Amino acid sequence: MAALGSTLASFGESLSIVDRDGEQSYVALDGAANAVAAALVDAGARPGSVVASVCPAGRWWLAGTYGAWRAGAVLLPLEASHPPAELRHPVTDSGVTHVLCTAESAELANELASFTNAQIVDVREVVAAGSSEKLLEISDDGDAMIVYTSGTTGLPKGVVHTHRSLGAQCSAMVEAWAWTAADRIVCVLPLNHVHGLVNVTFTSLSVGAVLETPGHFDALETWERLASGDITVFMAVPTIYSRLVRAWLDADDETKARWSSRAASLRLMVSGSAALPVSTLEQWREISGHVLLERYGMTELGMVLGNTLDRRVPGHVGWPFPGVEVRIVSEDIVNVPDGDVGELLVRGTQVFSRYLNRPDATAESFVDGWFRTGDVAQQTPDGYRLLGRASVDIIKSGGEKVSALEIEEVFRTHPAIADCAVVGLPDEEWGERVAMAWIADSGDRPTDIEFRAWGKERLAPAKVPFDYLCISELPRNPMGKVTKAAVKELFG
Ligand code: MLC
Ligand code: AMP
Repeated sequence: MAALGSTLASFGESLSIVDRDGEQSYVALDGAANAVAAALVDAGARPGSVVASVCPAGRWWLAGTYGAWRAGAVLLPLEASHPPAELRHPVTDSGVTHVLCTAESAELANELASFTNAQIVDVREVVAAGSSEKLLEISDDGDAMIVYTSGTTGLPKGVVHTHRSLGAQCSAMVEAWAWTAADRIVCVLPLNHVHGLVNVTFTSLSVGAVLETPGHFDALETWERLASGDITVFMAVPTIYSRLVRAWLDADDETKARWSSRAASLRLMVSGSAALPVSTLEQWREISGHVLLERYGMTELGMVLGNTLDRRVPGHVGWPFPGVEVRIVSEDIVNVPDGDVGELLVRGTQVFSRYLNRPDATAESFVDGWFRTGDVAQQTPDGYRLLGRASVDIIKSGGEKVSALEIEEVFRTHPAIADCAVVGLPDEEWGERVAMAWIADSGDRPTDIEFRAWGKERLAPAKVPFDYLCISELPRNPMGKVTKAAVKELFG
């Protein structure tokens, strides 16, 4: 398998990226990546160095990523809109040695670099300087990328993928969804999660397709791109489809007709990262003529189960991707009879190598070489179904996985709060919305707006509760443990 990015030059002058700066060819991207690699090596990067990126989506982000790999480094993609307090943990935990930025993200890069005394490389500047040198062969076994993911315990864990596991993820999607160089996709997802990173960005560029990178999601802009006649493939989380439905319903009749007829010409539309409500699937079918292809994946695994180009069953997540094996087991890790409900286990080349610096957590998450997803699933004649998470403390809001325990830890440091419990409430738009019941420490009663502002200085936006309920006591079981089901009921 060719390492990701090693084939860029083979696509020559064909178009690779469309971003705010215009269009760029594959050969130009290849040259830019070499320049970044040379600059990183000059700045002391060595095989295994961890290089964080806060570049904006587009050519600078891509040159930085492929350049880091060509220098033998490991990429840590960060979301520049998150507060530094949220980014401190990934930067310090992974021991970042270099931070890639452009002028617009230089201030944040400086702050992050100060956490570990890292060097800053301005991608735009080093590409303009254009130097290049003989670069390392990328080894399939080498670490390629660290993505931080929330879990049931403590701070987020760094999921380490090798070039081999990322390459296997891309190849499986190329095969399953028939990607070719004739495809063109628009990336409206953030570049700190596998969905935007692997499914959209690395996979499209691995086949020589065109990648459009607006760098954010905006419903009207996205509709215009879907209706442009240029785009062949689109991928998003259910919240984005529900926003696109809302934008369509709000549009005038002429616009509705134009959007619908043009969007029908895409060859594939995919939904994933959270359960797709059948109602959204049906609305989207009426609006666009597309039956969304729903698939199931995870940061640690890439894409695991998916409906297929030929068969899509609403409410189901399909069958294993090429090269992926799955089992459903009982609590004592014995295969359940076909059709029974149990925990989904996964094995295959796509699986991550380890949680960074967490041999305990890595060991606990595998049993006999199978990864324990913590997702409850069922095999049916119409494909697999996902029935939720084993842990009530993992919440999915707008496709973002967040840990109730991590949010509670942060809010317990708020001066007005004596104790709190965070839950996910069912929500039509977000899938689940984060809510917090809290006990006051004094007469002080911050408003919801004040709580949200305080939270946003410390946490990623998806982790900041929308609802705050002041109560006198948290419901507990006889062992003294907070009963989250009872907390949810308090919100009605
Ligand atoms: C933004 N907000 C959120 C939020 N995103 N709140 C809860 N959950 C989220 N996910 C907050 C904002 O701070 C804002 O607060 C308010 O909600 C409205 O913001 P917005 O501007 O309307 O939101 P927007 O920026 O448009 O973001 C919505 C979104 C985004 C759906 C586009 O959340 C998103 O890109 N989600 C995708 C995440 C993703 O890629 N997941 C894949 C994980 S990988 P206020 O107070 O200012 O109003 C994975 C594996 C797999 O799961 O299978 O793929
Ligand atoms: P993350 O850790 O952010 O990669 O999120 C992975 C989790 O998202 C999985 O473990 C599932 O709980 C959830 N998920 C992903 N895709 C789907 C889907 N199609 N249906 C239901 N849940 C999903």
